Amino acid sequence: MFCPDDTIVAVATPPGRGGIGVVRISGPAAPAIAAQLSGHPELEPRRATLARVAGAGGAIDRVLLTLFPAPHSYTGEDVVEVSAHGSQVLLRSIVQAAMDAGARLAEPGEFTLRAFLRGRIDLIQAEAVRDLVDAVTPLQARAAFDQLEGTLTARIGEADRALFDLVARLEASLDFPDEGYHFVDDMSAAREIQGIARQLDELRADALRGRLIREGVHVVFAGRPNAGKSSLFNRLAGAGRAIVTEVPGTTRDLLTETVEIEGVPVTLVDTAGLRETAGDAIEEEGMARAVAARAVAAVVLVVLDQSVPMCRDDRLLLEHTATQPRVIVANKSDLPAAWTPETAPVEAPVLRVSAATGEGVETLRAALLAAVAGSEPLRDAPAITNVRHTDLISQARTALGRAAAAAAAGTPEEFVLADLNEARSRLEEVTGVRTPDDVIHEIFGRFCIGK
Ligand SMILES: Nc1nc2c(ncn2[C@@H]2O[C@H](COP(=O)(O)OP(=O)(O)O)[C@@H](O)[C@H]2O)c(=O)[nH]1
Ligand SMILES: [Mg+2]
Repeated sequence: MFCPDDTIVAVATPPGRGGIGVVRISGPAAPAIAAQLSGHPELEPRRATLARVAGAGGAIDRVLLTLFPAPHSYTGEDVVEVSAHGSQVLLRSIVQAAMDAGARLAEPGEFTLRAFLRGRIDLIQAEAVRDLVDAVTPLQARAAFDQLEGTLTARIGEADRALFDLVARLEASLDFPDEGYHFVDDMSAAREIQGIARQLDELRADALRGRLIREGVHVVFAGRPNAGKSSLFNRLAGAGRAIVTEVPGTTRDLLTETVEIEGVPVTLVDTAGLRETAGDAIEEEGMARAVAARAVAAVVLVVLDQSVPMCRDDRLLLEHTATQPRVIVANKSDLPAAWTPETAPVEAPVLRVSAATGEGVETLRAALLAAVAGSEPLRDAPAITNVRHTDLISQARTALGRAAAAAAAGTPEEFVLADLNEARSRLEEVTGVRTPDDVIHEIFGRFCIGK
């Protein structure tokens, strides 16, 4: 991919009002543009300079200008940061003035793309920038920060270097076949490959937890009207968001709220009840969405009301969700039970909870998480969180499995080498050394403008 040589500009701070707002200009013309806007011919590197900026319509604002000369800047290019008062009108005027002076409006993620293209950061770190900006839980931020610091890069680099070393020795054996000298014998090659495969396995062991922390999970509430879904939703969400009513069938749309459970962002999805009503189109629409949401949910929370006998709808729901990860609760534990041993659900375990008193809600939180994450604790920030990385590492691991088997069977070096090189390509795709352009565009296209 080419390294562009024009100069870009964008607002780097979020839309809305703020004490300050920052406009970032990057590229070879950045110092000249800053000079033109401010009338300051020379900015001292990395020193904030108070200046008045003006555009076509006259003075805009009093700002602080800071020049970060190449290559010691975020993008690796000459960068000027303009800290202005945080009004969208002012910030847009400054961007416009910079464009009038020759800059181009940046594409989404283009500052970080340039940092990547100029070798300031690798692709893992670029993706970590986006995750860091998007983080909503402390654990997400920690995992992204570790990746920005290069922990994942280092672990992949370690495996890649070991592969490179082995490939070099195998190729040497190929180049001097007549000398009867092998730089590495079959069995020790197989052992080495297995050692590298184990390193990748260790990384992959974190992948499920990592994905949970980065992407979170959806928990979809299901149950007949009046079972207490909305009340439980509110309990778990910790705020009075969902509509709670005495009249059955009023939660007609999907209502979502994201909460954090042990570092994992959990999106709660409250749905309409499952009653097969005739005539009420809005409620039917709500129920259709409920069924659709249940089909894609990571976990279904089946809410039963133990203060009334089980009905046919309850049994159907238990049947329909039997193959999905689910948690079953018997709500309204504060009321007398209407279930008898014969009529109670046979599915175990059923957690006793009360949305009214809060009984069992802590146990429920833990059970929801266990239903997706298993029993593994989620305390530490996992090294790997991104599905793109996990997939590529798995592909590399598969190639290594083939290579180890081939080496152990005494297959000619060429075949072992083909698999080892395949593994290396996949690893280099993770870090961005050998990533197809369209994948790179895809990744940076998901950034916001100004990042
Ligand atoms: N006593 C008691 N009443 C509850 C409990 N959970 C919900 N309710 C009541 O049951 C009714 C229906 O609750 P709601 O959350 O709207 O049920 P939904 O239709 O499943 O969303 C409301 O009157 C709630 O106050 C509970 O744990 N104990
Ligand atoms: Mg409801």
